[in-house]
Amino acid sequence: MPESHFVAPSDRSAEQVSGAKVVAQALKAQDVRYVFGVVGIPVTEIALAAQELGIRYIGMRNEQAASYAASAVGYLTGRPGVCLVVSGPGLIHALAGMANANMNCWPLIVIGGSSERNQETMGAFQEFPQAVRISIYGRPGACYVDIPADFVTVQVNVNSIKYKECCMPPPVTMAEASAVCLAASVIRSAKQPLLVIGKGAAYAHAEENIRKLVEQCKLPFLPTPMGKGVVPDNHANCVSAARSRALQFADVIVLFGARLNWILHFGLPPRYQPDVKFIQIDICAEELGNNVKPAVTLLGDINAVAKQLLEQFDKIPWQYPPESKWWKRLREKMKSNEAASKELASKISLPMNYYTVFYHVQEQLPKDCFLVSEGANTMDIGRTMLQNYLPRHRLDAGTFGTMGVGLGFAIAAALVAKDRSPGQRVICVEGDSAFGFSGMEMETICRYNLPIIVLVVNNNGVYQGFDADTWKEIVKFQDPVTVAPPMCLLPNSHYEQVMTAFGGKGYFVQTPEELQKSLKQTLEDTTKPSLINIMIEPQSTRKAQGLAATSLPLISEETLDLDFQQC
Ligand SMILES: Cc1ncc(C[n+]2csc(CCOP(=O)(O)OP(=O)(O)O)c2C)c(N)n1
Ligand SMILES: [Mg+2]
Repeated sequence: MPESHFVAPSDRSAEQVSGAKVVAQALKAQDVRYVFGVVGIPVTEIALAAQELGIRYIGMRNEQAASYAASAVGYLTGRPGVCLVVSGPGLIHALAGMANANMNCWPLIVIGGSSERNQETMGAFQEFPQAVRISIYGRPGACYVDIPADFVTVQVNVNSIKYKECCMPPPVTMAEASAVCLAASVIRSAKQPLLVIGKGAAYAHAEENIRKLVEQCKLPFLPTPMGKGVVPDNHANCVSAARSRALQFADVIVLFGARLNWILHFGLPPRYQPDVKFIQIDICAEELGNNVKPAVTLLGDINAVAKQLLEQFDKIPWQYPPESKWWKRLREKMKSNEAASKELASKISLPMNYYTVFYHVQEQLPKDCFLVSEGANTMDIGRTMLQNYLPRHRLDAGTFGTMGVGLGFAIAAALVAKDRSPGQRVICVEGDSAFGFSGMEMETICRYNLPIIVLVVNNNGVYQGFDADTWKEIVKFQDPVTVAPPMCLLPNSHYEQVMTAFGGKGYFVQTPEELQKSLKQTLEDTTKPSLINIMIEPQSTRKAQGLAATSLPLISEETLDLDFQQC
């Protein structure tokens, strides 16, 4: 941003430039490539100026989805996406994306237009270059920049503006050498080791070094939801299908950019051994030692530290024995869990269940696609059935468990795919409730003709399939005829018509054959967005399908853990 933007009185003949153009140029100078937003006074001019400079402006239907999209661009590209909003309500809507980005540790810059300029806001405005740095250095996150309305229209002398140089990528930090040595010796002494790969590893592009470590040392690994694909899900050492057992009985766990938050059950018993040794690798010092006292802490860039560990095992080679009891126990569990979900998937009764739906989706899923997902059962069961083969190709409700992120994320992924590898598909798997949060973004998808495939897994409601027997003590159900149950949505809603309303393709499917056929057609047609509305059994649950009973609140930590009940 400019260091000075006032016209020097003596220099009135010099070429003038508007504040809006200065903002746009400053964004360009910071290598910002995408701006998502909803225009209004005073930010319309900024959007126009950005477009003029070749920055992609994507007009969304709600600032909330715009902020989700901008943060996903930040995660996918490593440069912050910008969300452009009007002040007041626009900014309030964007707060959802800012909170979500902070929880996910994804870079994001929100630019809001405010109404009046005064010294104070001018001070904040001068801090714009820092915003880029703060969003991507250390633990990434959201930043807000406030731009006064009269700044957008003011004419300033071109010569009085000095743009800041493009903020460099974050410096790569390495862990202390002695700590790396200690970590390697703790791993060597492990009887039941486990690597946990988080989305921090994905963001740090640590895929090559972590994969080498897995293969060279023959270690079992488990991805967190968005850590999926850093090492492919179909890798022989992936123990996702025995997730609970792996966490519960491991004696040494190496965390690569994965926090011990609710997703990993806080690292505490009974989900873990009380004396499990954690080796915690994280970019953020404040994260180290959260909830448990780690055996070793490695503060640094995940990729650089993975390389440091690898060097230790290059110096003195070591392999975890593939014939160990631990591997045998894990393999047995994986086999029985895989057989259980296969059986559910092969059920031919109608309406379909989640497993049958995801089985057929997985059959046709392009290996290189972006997978976006949200919902409760839809996301949780989908995650276990749908495979990721590439890093940074899964985007979901994330650390915050936010519903409504999916369509913004899908739009961001489609734009990045378009620029990087045209033809790459984006498949967005939505629960019917989750879809409703940002459903009007179908118009955005159609307006920009993004060939996204949206799958709405429709059970007529919010996480319908809980076990009524378990809940009857806690929940008093009213007569559904007179009082609509809070979790019910309108039955048999034709969500596909939201897509056809804007010129995309819509399908309403009720059988596996219809699902197979519509998927095939949508995958063949790379020119148009489409939505497949997949009707499933409203009471479809794990229990109804023969798995152990659960008593789950909506999107609980347990839902991440479909194999837990069988351990
Ligand atoms: C912003 C936000 N509001 C509400 C919730 C609570 N919640 C959790 S999952 C969910 C919807 C689940 O239903 P659906 O998307 O239809 O998936 P299903 O489990 O039915 O497959 C809701 C509303 C949330 N996580 N985030
Ligand atoms: Mg639902």
